[in-house]
Amino acid sequence: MTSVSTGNRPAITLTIAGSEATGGAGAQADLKTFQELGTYGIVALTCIVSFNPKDNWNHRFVPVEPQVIADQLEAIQTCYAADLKTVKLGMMGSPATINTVATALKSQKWDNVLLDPVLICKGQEPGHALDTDEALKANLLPLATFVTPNHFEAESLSGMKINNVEDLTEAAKKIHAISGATVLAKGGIRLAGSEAVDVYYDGETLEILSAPKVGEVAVSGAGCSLAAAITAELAKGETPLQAARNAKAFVTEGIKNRVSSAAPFDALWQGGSR
Ligand code: PXL
Repeated sequence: MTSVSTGNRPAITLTIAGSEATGGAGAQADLKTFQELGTYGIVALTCIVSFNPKDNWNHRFVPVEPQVIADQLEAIQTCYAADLKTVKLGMMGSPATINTVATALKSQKWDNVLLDPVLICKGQEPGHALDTDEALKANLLPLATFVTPNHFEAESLSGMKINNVEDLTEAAKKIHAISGATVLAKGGIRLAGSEAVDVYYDGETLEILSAPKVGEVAVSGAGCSLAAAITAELAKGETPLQAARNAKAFVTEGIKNRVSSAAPFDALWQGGSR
């Protein structure tokens, strides 16, 4: 087939993320979300995570060599120099990866840098994870235009305990103050009550996004898919607030239509809102 240029060129969305082999989370969730929402998905892989069924489904974690990450980003940024304006940052896994990614990000201008601050991955040494957290805060948070911390990550980034939606709101404001980014702080199933509540704050607008909880158990890929959906919506030109609202609706449908497996957790289905 000859290559043709169609009139409806999709928005380009890049995720810099890890592989989660079973397809529930990470780069796989991001790409499926991009496709579902009509953007052209690209991935630069940072690490490979394989759950270990023989060890309580803990994470086995293998980083991709920094040079190989740099090579992927060089290829991507050269190919799509003209219209690569939106990037999502998922699991980094090590300070070396964070430094490599930060250097590549700084080599061009972006409209949207969406940081999903994946802080702790089971299977990593706590000391290692602490280094990674510090590097993430120092080197990637300042580059972010939008950040999507979950309950645990919001506590870490804000330095405060979060027990209710008032706390979550205060944390969102603090994270905005230190980063300048638009914040969607996710209460998810962690806060009491029948609603899954997230707090949106962009420095001016504060909105509580709420949807009835779908069960009380976390679903794999919910955080990744939410962040990827915001990324896709921003790339298509939505405002940050509308992108967050659309993404929340997308993820709620994906959780309702989740996929079970032999693992002790279900995975979100990005096709759930079809
Ligand atoms: O959900 C966070 C996450 C992100 N990225 C990768 C993961 C996970 C959790 O398993 O494996 C690669």
